[in-house]
Amino acid sequence: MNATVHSIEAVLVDLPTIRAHQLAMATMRQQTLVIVRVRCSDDVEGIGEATTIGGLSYGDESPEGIKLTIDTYLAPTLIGIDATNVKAAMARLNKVARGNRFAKSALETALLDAEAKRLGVSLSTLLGGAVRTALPVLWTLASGETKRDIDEAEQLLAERRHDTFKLKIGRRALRDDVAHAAAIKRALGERARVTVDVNQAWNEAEAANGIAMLEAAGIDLIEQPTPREQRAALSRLAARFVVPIMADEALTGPADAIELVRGASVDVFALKISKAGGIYETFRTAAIGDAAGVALYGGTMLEGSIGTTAAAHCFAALPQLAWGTELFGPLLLKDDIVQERPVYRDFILQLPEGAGLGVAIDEDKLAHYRRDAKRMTVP
Ligand code: MUC
Ligand code: MG
Repeated sequence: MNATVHSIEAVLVDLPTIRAHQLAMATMRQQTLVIVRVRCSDDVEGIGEATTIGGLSYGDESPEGIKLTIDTYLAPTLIGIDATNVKAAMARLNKVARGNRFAKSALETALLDAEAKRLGVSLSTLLGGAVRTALPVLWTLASGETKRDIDEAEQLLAERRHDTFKLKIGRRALRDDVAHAAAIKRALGERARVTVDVNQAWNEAEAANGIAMLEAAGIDLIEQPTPREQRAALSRLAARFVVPIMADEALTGPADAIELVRGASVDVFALKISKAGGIYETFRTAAIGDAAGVALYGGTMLEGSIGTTAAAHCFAALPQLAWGTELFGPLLLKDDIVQERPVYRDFILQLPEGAGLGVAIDEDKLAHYRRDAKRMTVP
């Protein structure tokens, strides 16, 4: 054994967003990242991130809960074990804790980052190799105002940063949401693809009505229109419409993938490393979709640069990625805690070079934005 796990730290980091980001279930004005640092006996440090959206409004784990789970249950299990054997470490975590996939994902990323640094290779090389080093990235228009969203899209098209836009709907009355999406698609025409994410806000009848109108308006993809547990509703909608339907909340890991494939419930899988419980579980999930002819999409939990880059290495190593990615999280944040932010240009995210993730923490920025530091400054 060359290196053992020496210490693990989980830090809550609050970063402001560039504008309010309005989703069906929450309005975000800041994002909370859980940054994980795994220090090893050979002085190599690996970093990872677990981030969710709107506290507990998207998933079952909150940032505070993720930190508590790591500090109390997961970190003590890993201290002293072989840091170079990531799969054995994950098996150990799965023995002591059920679920808690976001927390496990952050730890797995940190262990993989450390091991790739030790070997002097990039994370995607450790994962078997990058099939692509540039990932198409869309942008989410979610200011809450149609005119502002159109202006934002025009600017990003002109800058050649994004040519696909996702709209967050499901907050307002169905007709208002459809009118909003149709107006944006009309304004952008053939110059951009436009998708919508309903974040489970519709019942099946509303979804049937809404999707019919969105399809007629030229919307390219419908994400998670109905509640995640209602797989039969998704199947009926997928059978009824030509516009592809994508599972996001309905798909966590391989077990969900099997059920969705069995029910022919969706056309596209939104993969997210945290939802699956890590990069290896994402590969297993993707393989099930792939084998069944389900197209794949690289999703985000609006992570910062560390989590986004971890996902980028994973998605780069997938054989198929027909729908590109939405790995724009760092661009939604006003500031960052890494030394060099990810590079976005010509509609793609560039996979960083360098060993491991290829991302280094800016210690001053981290000290500034960590939640406990702020608490200490309050008199
Ligand atoms: C989601 O539900 O897909 C991804 C992009 C965005 O704006 O929100 C997320 C979450
Ligand atoms: Mg979604």
